[in-house]
Amino acid sequence: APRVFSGIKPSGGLTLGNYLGAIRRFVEVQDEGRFETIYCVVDLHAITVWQDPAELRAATREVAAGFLAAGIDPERSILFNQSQVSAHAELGWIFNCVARMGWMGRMTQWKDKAGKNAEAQSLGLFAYPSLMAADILLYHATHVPVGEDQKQHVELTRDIAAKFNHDYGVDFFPLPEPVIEGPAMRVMNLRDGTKKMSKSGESDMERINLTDDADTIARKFQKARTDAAPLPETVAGLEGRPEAKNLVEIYAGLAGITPQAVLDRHGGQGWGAFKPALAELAVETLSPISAEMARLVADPAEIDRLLARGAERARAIAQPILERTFEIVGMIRS
Ligand code: AQP
Repeated sequence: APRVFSGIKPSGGLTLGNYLGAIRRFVEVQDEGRFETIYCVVDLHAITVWQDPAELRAATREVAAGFLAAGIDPERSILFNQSQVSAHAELGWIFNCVARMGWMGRMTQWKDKAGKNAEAQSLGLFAYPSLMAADILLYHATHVPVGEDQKQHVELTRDIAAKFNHDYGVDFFPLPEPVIEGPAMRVMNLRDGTKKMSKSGESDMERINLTDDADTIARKFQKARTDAAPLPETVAGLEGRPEAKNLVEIYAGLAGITPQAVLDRHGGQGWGAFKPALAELAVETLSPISAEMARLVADPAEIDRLLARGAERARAIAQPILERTFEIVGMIRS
């Protein structure tokens, strides 16, 4: 079967953005059964910015628990943490020598994260997309389900694969496709509708965490920034109103309906009516997941055991592809 690879960084706890933009889709792809699915907690990516070691360990288990609680089945999918399969770092190095500095410099995520202070960033943060290319191509994955914000990195992966194949005169790495489907793929920050909701954003009030309890979720939506106008009757009326657009899209994503369908129901309402309805829907959708996550993280040894088993299965696919890559490049392996 063709393969799907995708990952999530344990750079903090999971957010509603990770859920609606990524994990929920990962589960659908697994359940469709058309692909062999490989899902990874990408701890090597997390340390491109500083991570406290104890927090990194906890976040790695929390992200793994989030995958499992949302419906990833560790028998049907391969679920592991990246650093346990050293081939990722090894192929990442080779790709650092294939990719060009200019390509990396053009990545919008790099520009957003580095801002005006590129000199002070880790070299790893700059090279991040090259390691991401290795994550995908190490399995010859052809489809990469990601949120809208990661599309550019998947396109860069294609460039790296194409340049490798061209430089070495081989047809070895496939050119993978980003798979972006469904509503509410880009969930924005609750305090600023022009920035995306991130695990590592400054204030906890700007995001919904999958582990937030019902009261916290209600409070965060209550305090979410909005303009004073009521909800419009059509999606065209959301233009130029990023916060309003975001809340409507979150509702649509959670309910599995279109933003227009949300407005058919709620158009004309004020925020005082809509926000509690949104909070109720979010709690209803997320509470079974957060309850299951809490149960899973209470037994870290069991999560670690599952990750180790997943890593073993991942290695069985990755190692021959890495060996062949070394051979193509001209490394002596005996
Ligand atoms: N706000 C979002 N809306 C939709 N999708 C999102 N994703 C992340 N944020 C949103 C999707 O989640 C997957 C995992 O992302 P990641 O953890 O590898 O990196 P990220 O995109 O940098 O995630 P964060 O939450 O913003 O982490 P930090 O703050 O550490 O950088 C990806 O498929 C992504 O599209």
